[in-house]
Amino acid sequence: GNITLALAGNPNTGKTSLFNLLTGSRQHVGNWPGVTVERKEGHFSYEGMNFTLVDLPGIYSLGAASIDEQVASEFLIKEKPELAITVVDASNLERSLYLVVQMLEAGQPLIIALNMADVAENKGIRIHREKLEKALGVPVVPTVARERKGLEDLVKRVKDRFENGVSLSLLAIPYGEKVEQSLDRIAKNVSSALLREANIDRRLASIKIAEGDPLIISMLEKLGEAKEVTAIVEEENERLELELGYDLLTAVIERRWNFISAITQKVAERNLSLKKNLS
Ligand code: GDP
Ligand code: K
Ligand code: MG
Repeated sequence: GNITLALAGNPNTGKTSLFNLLTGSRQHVGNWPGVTVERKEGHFSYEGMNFTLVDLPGIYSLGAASIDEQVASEFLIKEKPELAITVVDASNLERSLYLVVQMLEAGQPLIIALNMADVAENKGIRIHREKLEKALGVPVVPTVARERKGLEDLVKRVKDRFENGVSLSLLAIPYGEKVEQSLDRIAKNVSSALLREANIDRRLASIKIAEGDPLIISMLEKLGEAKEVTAIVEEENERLELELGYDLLTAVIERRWNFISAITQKVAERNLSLKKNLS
């Protein structure tokens, strides 16, 4: 069979470089349906396994703030790639982790390619690979795409995931009691029709609704549930404004960044003596 892999990550993290190295000349370029965003798809084989790799547009978060975000988010939700290779810029770990965390919350199985390891080193930044793996519960493979480094390891880890079965690494971020109360209330009020249509569980539905995810909102509208759910979100926003001083969406984003910042502090080490002397 053929296994579909998505290549995701922030802009300029090395996705296309990795894509080209992995697929070589076995690639074709088209457009995503309805938009003029380039869609690159390629193929590679490794030890008898055949993979299709889709190079997603570079984005900082899942959502609909741009066409690129819409294209990437819809691909992940609708086509459910069996595994994503999420490219992370090792020299910009904190910023890169937001997308990783969102993908994990969405139940997307993934492997992190910790790229730009050379740039990080020049900046005196060391990432503890094993600590990062532990903190997120996913494999992390250091790569330097520009120098073809780490590719073999990356492909091996991809293959391992399929040999050992791709486990769903659901990540539960601690949003705090007051926010959890809101998420629970929203979760209780979505229909099983919505969960079926979106193919997600209650908690994820509530997080996506809190984020105003356009795909979920349009599904709610189609099912005639949008008004009721919006009213609940507005009530929860009012409550949180009183209790926390900000609304549900702000709370979700802030707690995610707190979670990411705590991880970054644990796994990234700044060592000035590692820094190459540029003078
Ligand atoms: P994309 O926007 O994520 O597709 O990133 P690209 O693959 O286009 O890479 C952006 C730039 O970073 C290009 O100039 C690459 O040559 C360079 N690049 C990619 N990987 C590495 C790496 O590991 N180290 C360094 N120093 N540069 C890299
Ligand atoms: K680019
Ligand atoms: Mg690219």
